[in-house]
Amino acid sequence: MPELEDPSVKILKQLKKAGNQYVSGEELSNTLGMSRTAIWKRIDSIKEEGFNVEAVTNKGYRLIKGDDSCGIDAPYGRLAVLSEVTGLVLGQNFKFLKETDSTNTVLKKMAAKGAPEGTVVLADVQSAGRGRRGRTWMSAPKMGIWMSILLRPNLHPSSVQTLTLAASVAVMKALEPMEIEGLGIKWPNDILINQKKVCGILTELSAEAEKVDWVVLGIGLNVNHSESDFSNDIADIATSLRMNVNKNTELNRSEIAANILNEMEKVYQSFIEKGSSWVVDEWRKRNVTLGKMVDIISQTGSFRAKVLDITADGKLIVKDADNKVHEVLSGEISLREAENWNNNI
Ligand code: BTX
Repeated sequence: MPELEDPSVKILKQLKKAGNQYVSGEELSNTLGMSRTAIWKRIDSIKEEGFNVEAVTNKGYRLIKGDDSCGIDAPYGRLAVLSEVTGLVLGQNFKFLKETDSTNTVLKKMAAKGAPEGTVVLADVQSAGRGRRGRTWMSAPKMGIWMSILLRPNLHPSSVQTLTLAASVAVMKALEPMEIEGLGIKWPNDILINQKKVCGILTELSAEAEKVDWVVLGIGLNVNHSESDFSNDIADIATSLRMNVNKNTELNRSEIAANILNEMEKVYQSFIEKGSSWVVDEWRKRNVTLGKMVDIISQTGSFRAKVLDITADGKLIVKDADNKVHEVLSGEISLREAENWNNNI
């Protein structure tokens, strides 16, 4: 049975919707088409997953909220995320791991064995979180969202770049309600807050010559770190959501993870229906790259250039110091500080 059809998820959604009110066993039993004993057993398993559900004779069940802003007093996990998921594809098949090496590595193995589109792997801690080009992604426990999403798009491999742009657009859409100043996308898909990295996305794929088999989008989002939680080597370049919102309490990672899945499902759908140019337009609205001076870093060296635009399939169009225009498909860019800008370029 797909996870979203899981009766525990349905019960939890109904209890959350009722807020402080009790929901009777009869009402749950009617809406879910299950016996009251079956409901009672499910409530027990929901409690085992860390939710505080009160049962009162003649009234029913009620979810007790914690004192903190985390909302419900539950762990970060499968039910906590799935009870906030509204889409029909992403999260249908959901694996929560307390600890793993890398969610991308786990999901790639599942993909190779035929896991369905929309499968999600989420971990509380990664012992070998991976960035691009063999780099390390610091993934401490209780701090962030370390999550991978499996897609099986009917796309030519050359369109995968647009999918990675789409992922950054989806994360931005999920974060925008937090009204964080200085939030934007650095090409292709790093999310920065005032030039510091809050989110990185690692895209891995398997494809034949003409068609993608699967794509794994690995999203690493720093949520609850304070400055001292980052190791010395990244303390100057990394930031978290919590460091940028006016809140002393922890942010609810389950809700944010679910919002990313909900937004990603909508963005993915729009990409399929409307094409690359829609994604690139959405990306453009949120980028902090166009018009900037950058260093383009490739395996063969680096050069300074001004970013002119982005193509409909996600390549960066830049102009170098000799006024030569280049299209950059992949690679690294480093944004230059404003004082280094050379207006002649
Ligand atoms: P990237 O190669 O652009 O970034 C990696 C670089 O970013 C590192 O070399 C380091 O300088 C810096 N860095 C490391 N950890 C962090 C952090 N927590 N916050 C900010 N900066 C950091 C970006 O790679 C892609 C990262 C994807 C991570 C996800 S997590 C879920 C999935 N599983 C997995 O193993 N990777 C992805």
